[in-house]
Amino acid sequence: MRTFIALIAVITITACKKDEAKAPEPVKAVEAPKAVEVKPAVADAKPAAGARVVELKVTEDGFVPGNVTLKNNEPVKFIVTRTTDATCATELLISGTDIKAELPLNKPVEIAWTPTKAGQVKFGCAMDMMVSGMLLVE
Ligand SMILES: [Cu+2]
Repeated sequence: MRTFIALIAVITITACKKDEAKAPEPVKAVEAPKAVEVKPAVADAKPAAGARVVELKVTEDGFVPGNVTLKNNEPVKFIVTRTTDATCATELLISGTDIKAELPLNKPVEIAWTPTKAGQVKFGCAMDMMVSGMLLVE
């Protein structure tokens, strides 16, 4: 448990530092700060051609829709768009997988996944999936 809390702390700290990780530079004339480049999160290596597309949004209500029904062994491509800064759900993790995708504000992110067993799989934010939803694999 302690390790887990430490891990959460690290994740949180990392998330907070992202914007301020700049080496001190000699002051130049007018130069706009560079936008932090966000890597498109392709958590699963296989580009799932013909995958079923499921759109998810992160709103003030959390992940919408909160429940998604999937078919076992059917590749799925989530297209996740975070539309609010009001929740802590700035990343999406899928329980039992190593999928962990950053969700930049208002930018659709593709996450490919193929469930390999029937049952319920939780997904949610990086803080122990406090903000979460459920994938119902049948
Ligand atoms: Cu959270």
